[in-house]
Parts: sequence; structure tokens; C-alpha cells
Amino acid sequence: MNSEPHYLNAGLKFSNSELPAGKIIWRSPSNIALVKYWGKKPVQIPQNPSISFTLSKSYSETEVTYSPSVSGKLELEFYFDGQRNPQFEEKTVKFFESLSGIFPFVNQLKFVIRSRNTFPHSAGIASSASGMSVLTMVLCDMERQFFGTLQKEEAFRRKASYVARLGSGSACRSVYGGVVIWGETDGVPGTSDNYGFPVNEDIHEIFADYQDTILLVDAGEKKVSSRVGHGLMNSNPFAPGRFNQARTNLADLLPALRTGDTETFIRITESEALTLHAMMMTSQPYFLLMKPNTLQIIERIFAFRKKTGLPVSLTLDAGPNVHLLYPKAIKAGVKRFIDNDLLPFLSPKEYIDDEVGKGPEKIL
Ligand code: 2P0
Repeated sequence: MNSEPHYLNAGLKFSNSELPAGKIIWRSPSNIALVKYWGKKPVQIPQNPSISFTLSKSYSETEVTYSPSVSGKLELEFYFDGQRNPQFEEKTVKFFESLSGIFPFVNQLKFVIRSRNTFPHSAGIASSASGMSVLTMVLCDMERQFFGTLQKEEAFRRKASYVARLGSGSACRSVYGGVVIWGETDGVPGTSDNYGFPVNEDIHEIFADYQDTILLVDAGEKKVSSRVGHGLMNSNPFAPGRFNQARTNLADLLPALRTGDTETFIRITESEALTLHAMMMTSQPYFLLMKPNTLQIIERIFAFRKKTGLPVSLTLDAGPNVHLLYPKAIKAGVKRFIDNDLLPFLSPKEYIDDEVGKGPEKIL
């Protein structure tokens, strides 16, 4: 079902007399996958469905100032944390240019984009998910304001999710709060390879405010990008088995999310995290994103769970940092565990206390 866009719309263009100027600000959170997307087909179509928790405190906040372009073509400046950032600028220009059929008006404007993250970028905390989804919220907001389309929230979110996927696969899940599936999934009508689909009505309350404490093992930039990692799955000998396993894992995880079965949740999500990294280690060329302290932390989480019987578990993104997942009700005990046993392995002795959140928010 990968029919390309019914979103191409040559009509979304300003006449020369009505070129606007103004400012829009949105926040959009990162998300953490429970069943992982790792491997894709053109264009940004996942090899298997994935499911994630949208986060709350780890977000990008992006201010977009727009005015008529003097050159009559797309003009764009990108500032990250107050500094002009050529790398993000180039990425965003390419992204906007790729959207000229969907949002023809981008070619008529000059954009000055000022963005910041509440967490370190390129450290495997899905900064592309928040960064790309926030940009698409702004573009859809502009379309809604100036062309009167996308008035219904459902249509607005769906288009934002579709477009965010073109920028970065995982970004399509950040357009919605709570628990989101991306990829056609047996037994879940409405799911699609083209956009994310929220499944919150069915989720047990224990997962509605599940905690994700992100333990920063190494906040530096990682050496192998996710784009390259996805590409290496094309020649990974374990890829077909992996894609089937992910489908089975999602089918088994959904009932656990509905009933509040933390035991099954732990078994599947930890296996997903370790399998993701196993795929990196079995790619050619192979690579490792875990660090020695990642393993130190994982061992201690396993031991803590065995000793206490508490439903504390981990997942990993494409990076060395560990996401500690647990119900809100045991937060105080888990904090003692982190402060006493895990802090020595963190660099820079830091963690982000996050939890499942509500999705993007318009600020201005
Ligand atoms: C995920 N990750 O499901 C997986 C698990 C990281 C580990 O999707 O090439 O930045 O932009 O589509 O979305 C990270 O890859 O990759 C990712 P692109 P993306 O969240």
C-alpha cells in the first residue's frame, strides 16, 4: 500500500500580491521505539512495522520566521542553539526542496529557522524524530492558516505524519502522543507504511504514563548514522528473519500493552533492543554503538530486576544510551537505584527523566 501521494497539490501557492510574513513556533517530542524500525525500502517505507512511546520532555522547539523570498526561490537559514548550523541547514533545504510538490509555497518564501533540543542531538535519542516532525507541524500549520485546508485535526495530523516520514522514518510516530504504530500491521485497521497511527484507546493505564529515564552513557555524536545503518540491512544475511521477528513481536506486544502485562512487555522490548544492536554487529561493514558502560548498566538492570522483582526494563535506540522503562508507581525506588548504582557509569553524570507524552504542541 505504498501509493505515493494524494498530497501533491499544485494549488498550494501564493499569488505574488499575497505573499505572507510571520512567525510560527511548535514543539515536537522525540519517541522511543519498542519494536524497532531498522531497514527500509524506497521511499522511506519500513521493512517491518514499529511501535513507540512518544516522549514528553525530550523535544525540539522550533521557531520559523517566513517572509517573501527576494530571489523568487526557496531561501533558508538554520540556527541551532543560536548558532548558524550549515549541516542542519543543508539537510533542511534538501527536505524542503523535496516537498515542493506537496507544499509548492515553500519555493516562494524565505525561512529563518531557530531550533533547540532539550537533549543532546545525534546521540541516539532520535533527534531526527523531533527535528523533522516539528518542521512538518509548522508547514502543515502554514497550509492550514493560508489555504484553509487541514481544518480537521485528523487530516492535519495524518498529513504531518506522512510528510514527517519523508524527512525521517521515526519522525512520523512523533506527530501523535502516547503509543503509535508505523507500518501496516495485521489486525490493526488504519495502520499504514505511509504514516503513524495512534493506538491509545486500547492501551492499559499502566503504560499511559510509563516512565523512560534516559541514561546518558555518552552524549557525543555517534560514528555511524541511522541512514547508513538502515542501508546496511539490505545486505545483512539475517534481515529476512529479523523483519519477520519484528512482525511477530509487534503482534505479541499489542495484547500485553492492552492488558498491562509488564512481563511480556519486558521480554519483547528488551529482545528488540538487543536484536537492533545485533543487526549492527552482523552488518558488513559491522559496527558497534554500545559502549562498555552500556553493558555495565544493562547487567545492573538485569540484577536489580532479579533481586527486587520490580518491572524495570531497558531499551536502546541507535546509540549507547540506555532507556530505563518502568511504571510511574515505582518511580521513587527506581530513582534510588539509579542514583546509587548507575550514576557512576553515566557521562556527564546525567540522565533525562522522561515519560510518555501527549505529542506536538503549538507555542505560537
Ligand atoms: C526506530 N531508529 O524505530 C529505530 C530504532 C533507531 C533505532 O528509526 O533514515 O532517524 O531518517 O528514516 O528514523 C532511527 O532512524 O532513520 C530509527 P531515517 P531514523 O526508532
